[in-house]
Amino acid sequence: MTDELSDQAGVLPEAPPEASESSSHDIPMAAHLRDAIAKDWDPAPPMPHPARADLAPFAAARRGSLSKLFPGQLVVVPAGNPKVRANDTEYAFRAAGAFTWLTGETAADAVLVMVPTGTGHDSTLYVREFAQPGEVGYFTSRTHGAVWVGNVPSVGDTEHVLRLATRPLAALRDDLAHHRDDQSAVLTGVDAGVDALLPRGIGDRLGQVIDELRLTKDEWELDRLRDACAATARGFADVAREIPHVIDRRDVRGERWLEGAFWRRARLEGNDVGYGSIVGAGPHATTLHWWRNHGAIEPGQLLLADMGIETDELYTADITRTMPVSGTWTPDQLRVYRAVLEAQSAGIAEVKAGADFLAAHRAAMWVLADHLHSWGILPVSAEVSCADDPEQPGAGLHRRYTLHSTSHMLGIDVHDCALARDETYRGGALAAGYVLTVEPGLYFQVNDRTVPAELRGLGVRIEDDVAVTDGEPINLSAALPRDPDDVTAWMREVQGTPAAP
Ligand SMILES: [Mn+2]
Repeated sequence: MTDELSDQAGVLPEAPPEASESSSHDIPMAAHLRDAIAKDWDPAPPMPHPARADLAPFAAARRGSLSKLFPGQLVVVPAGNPKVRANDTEYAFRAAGAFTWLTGETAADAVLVMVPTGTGHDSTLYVREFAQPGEVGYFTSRTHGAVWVGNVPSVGDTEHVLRLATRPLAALRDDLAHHRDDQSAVLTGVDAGVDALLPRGIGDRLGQVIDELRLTKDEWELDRLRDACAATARGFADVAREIPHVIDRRDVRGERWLEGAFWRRARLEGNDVGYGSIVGAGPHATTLHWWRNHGAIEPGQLLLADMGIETDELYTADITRTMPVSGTWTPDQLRVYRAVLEAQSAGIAEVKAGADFLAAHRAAMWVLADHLHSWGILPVSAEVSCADDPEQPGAGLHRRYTLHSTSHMLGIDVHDCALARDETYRGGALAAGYVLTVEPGLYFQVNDRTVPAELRGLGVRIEDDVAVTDGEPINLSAALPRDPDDVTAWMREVQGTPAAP
């Protein structure tokens, strides 16, 4: 997924009201019925906690690194609340990345509280319990009744699996009342209820500090990103396998069929897609964020697919491949593809500890500008520097055909670490453990009069997920081929094997 870094300072929305416990179409229940139905239940079947058993020491170390930066201060990081989609229906919940990074928990409404001690902090996780047998809500609450929506992991099981002291969410208000006047750091804007409990919480710096700590991935996180890339590669194979079923079918939305094939893999192997899939055939590939995906697939077109699977632990891949839907490249397609591939390889070569974050971008842009000039599209060579940015090749005019930046951080969030300061991110240097995308692209719009007719409507992006080391960069998404001959050979191979879970 492409990212404009200038937009990185997002504003977190206010938490909206929860969906109501009952709905207008529910049939009212008389008191004597409630009393009768409330009786004679055994305990509800337990729901095992979904976290991996090997997570706990890594999450503890992350809390430890945060603890050192807020000595003597209460630290509060909420997961956030479900968002209402309409009336009593909600969007699928996804916890705030900072919260999951510190706890490994992914449940809605949960809150991490770190109470200062003499030497550090004592951490407690608060989790919502659902209504159990013996309570009317067990069978009447469509949001928190275990009969309606299934059980949630118990407080005890959560504490055992996460190895983190855990208490019922119902205790949070009283527990925080003791700290109402303490100096506190609250990740604000995530859970309005928590914000109200600690009106003096200082929010801005905590989000920035956590996102700067998140720049460096630990071993466990690198393994989750490897998992995400491996699952995503299988999802790309599912998509390539389905192309013959929709090619030359102008009566169906072939892009949607392919999007659905990927989503099935995402739900099978992970939590969801990490961001809305971009599946653009033909001229749709020139729209950077083509999310409509409602086009048909016509023979001879290029297909640009920018897709990532998010694991159950919420780490996502972000991979783009461009492939010829008919299985062979035209000379013009190949010319553009090879230029982008050369730019990407030049960019990846710059990914190493100590290098500027923007080094990969500069290397990739120089290659693109050089090709654009050689094709007669850019009026000046890549050597001519830009007046307002000496580092920009081709006087900056190449941006008309590429528009987006080349890299962004990747982790729990597809555009990870968005609250990190410029001097630690875009204007900073890479360090071992950082993971970023390298994703140059060329996009020739159908209505661009500066582009030769034979290239109009061609869009190519190639995106990989690269881990920084003190030596050579590690391409976590290398399982998906990039060489143009390897891409078509891979398409033939996967189209010769049936889909399988
Ligand atoms: Mn991306």
